[in-house]
Amino acid sequence: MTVRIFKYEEGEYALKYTSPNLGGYPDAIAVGDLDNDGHKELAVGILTGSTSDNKVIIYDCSIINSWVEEYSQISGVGIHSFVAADCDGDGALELFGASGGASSGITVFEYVGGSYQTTFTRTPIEVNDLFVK
Ligand SMILES: [Ca+2]
Ligand SMILES: [Ca+2]
Ligand SMILES: [Ca+2]
Repeated sequence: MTVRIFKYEEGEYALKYTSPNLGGYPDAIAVGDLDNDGHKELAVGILTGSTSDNKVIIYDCSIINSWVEEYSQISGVGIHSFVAADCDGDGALELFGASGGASSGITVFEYVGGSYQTTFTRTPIEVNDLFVK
C-alpha cells in the first residue's frame, strides 16, 4: 500500500504526496517537529506482517508542498501507535513507538547529531513503565 499525504488548504484537504508501494500498510502516525527545524515531520509505522520488513518512515516537508522520506528504517517490531513528546525536557521531541503482540514494547526515536536514531528500546513493556522527567 501507499502513504498519501493531504494538506488542508482553501477549505479542503488536497492530495500532496503519494509514496511508492511500501509493501504493507500504515498503522501508526504522528506529526511533530522531530528535528527541531521549525517544520513538522510526519512519522508513519508500516506493518507488513514480517518482522524483517516492518518500517518506520519519517516524511519531511521543509520545502513547501514537497514531501520526501527523511528517514526510512526497518523497525523489526511492528509499530502500532506513535506519540511525539519531549519527555526528557531538552526542548526536542522524542518519538515513542509502541508495538504489540509477542514483541510488545516501546521504541524511542530521536533526532540526534544530525540524524534519526533509535535511542531506547524496552521489551516487553510493563504497565508501570513511565517516560517522564
Ligand atoms: Ca522538522
Ligand atoms: Ca526534517
Ligand atoms: Ca526531548
